[in-house]
Amino acid sequence: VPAKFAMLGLTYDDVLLLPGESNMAPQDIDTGSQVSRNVRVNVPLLSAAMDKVTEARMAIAMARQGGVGVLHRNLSIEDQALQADRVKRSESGMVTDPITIGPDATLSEADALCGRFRISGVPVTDAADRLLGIVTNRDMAFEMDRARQVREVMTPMPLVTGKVGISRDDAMELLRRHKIEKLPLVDGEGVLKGLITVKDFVKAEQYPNAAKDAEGRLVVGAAVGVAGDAYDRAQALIEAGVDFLVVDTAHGHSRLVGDMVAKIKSNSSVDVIGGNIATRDGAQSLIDSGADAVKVGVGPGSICTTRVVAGIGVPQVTAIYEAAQAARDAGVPVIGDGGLQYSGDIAKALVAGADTVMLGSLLAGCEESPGELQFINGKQFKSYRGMGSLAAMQSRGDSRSFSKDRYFQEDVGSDEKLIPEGVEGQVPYRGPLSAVVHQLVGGLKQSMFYVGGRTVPEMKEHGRFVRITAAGLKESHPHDIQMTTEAPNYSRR
Ligand code: RVP
Repeated sequence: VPAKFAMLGLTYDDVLLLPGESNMAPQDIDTGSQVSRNVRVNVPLLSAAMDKVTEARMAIAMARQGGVGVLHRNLSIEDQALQADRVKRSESGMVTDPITIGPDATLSEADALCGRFRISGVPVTDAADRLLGIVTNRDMAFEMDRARQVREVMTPMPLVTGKVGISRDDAMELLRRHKIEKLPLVDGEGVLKGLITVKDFVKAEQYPNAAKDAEGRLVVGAAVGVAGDAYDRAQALIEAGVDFLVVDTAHGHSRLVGDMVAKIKSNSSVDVIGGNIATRDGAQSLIDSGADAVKVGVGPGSICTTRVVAGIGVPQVTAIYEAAQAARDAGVPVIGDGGLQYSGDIAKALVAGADTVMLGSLLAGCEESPGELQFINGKQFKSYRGMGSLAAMQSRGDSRSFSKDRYFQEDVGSDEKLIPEGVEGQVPYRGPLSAVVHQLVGGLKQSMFYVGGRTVPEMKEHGRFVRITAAGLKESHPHDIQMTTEAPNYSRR
């Protein structure tokens, strides 16, 4: 008879890391890690695929900081693909497939296009993609009649252009010499092949740690489900250029998830991550389906009620440790998803066996997360909710919900029949992501120094835990004083 009870389950607050011998300078520390077999980041952080956490703006900010965002899937296929597209175009030495406009379009159409993609001007091309001119803010700003055609106000050819394959330095020199902001790249036939902008060069210098793909574009991932048109969604996202997909469900140890991982992988070369699981067997089943990483976490999320509603889950440090036992032998990276409250928890996740972690509540309060600031008694908050909360699963007006199938719940016709596995709430406003990541990564680096792990693989190998009691936890937090000032990386929850 198999044993009825598994081992004792431990989570972040049950353990601390032992200080280990350390002969390194802080500047030697390398936080780079694998998200999945072929996707690497410079800081081991992913922003959660949740509708109050990751859309294009957060994903761009995450990749600039060296991590990566996973675009949520509680929106239409077209909208999600558009988000992915925005991230891939947002920063690079060169935009390979620039947005263009036809000469017959009106200025109001040009305005709408610039607004939609947050750009300040567009190359004008004919039906054969030949460059006819460029229309920028400068051409349009003083034009009162928005019904006029682009061809009438654009700066027409001949423009200063570069040849495809131009070096960074040569491009910079052209921009500088001609005092222009955009340099279209054309081939021998005058066909538009790319676009270099001053903004990209400035940004490239501002974010030296950015996580980029082989072509210099920011990396981005996106979530897909298993039901309905999930496979079409995957194809649209692949077309938009995502670096990896996450088959994103609350129960990854199920045939539907394994099959979807295998199906996407059979027709494309993007990495496919499966999840979530919380056991060794669960991890193994996703690995057997060909997953390029496994995502761990059943019930640890700050907004999650699965452990209460269904009585299901594994405390997160044990869950990561168990999944890592299967993943290590297969050479498959592990993502520790949910339940992290402090920077020290990131280090604990890595030592337990994770290669990266996924964050929801820690990032939902950032300026770059979707949603407005709320003021309550003079304090600033942003709303945050589980993808299994009633609000996220309900379809309102003409906006359909796509997150029900994450919890394997059917379209039951009436939203009152839904069984929520999450709650809605708010988190304190935390300002720009850069400041939050700075504290999180700073704390992680301190931890790596204490443990004596110069790299993430060394942390996984050398790190050791001590189990603690409730008294130990109390001793860990500030105690026996009245805290008068909140630190940027600490508040009592
Ligand atoms: P946290 O960082 O603790 O806020 O957790 C975020 C994670 O919680 C997500 O990445 C996801 O795995 C999980 N989640 C999202 N919605 C729900 C729910 O409604 N139960 N859980």
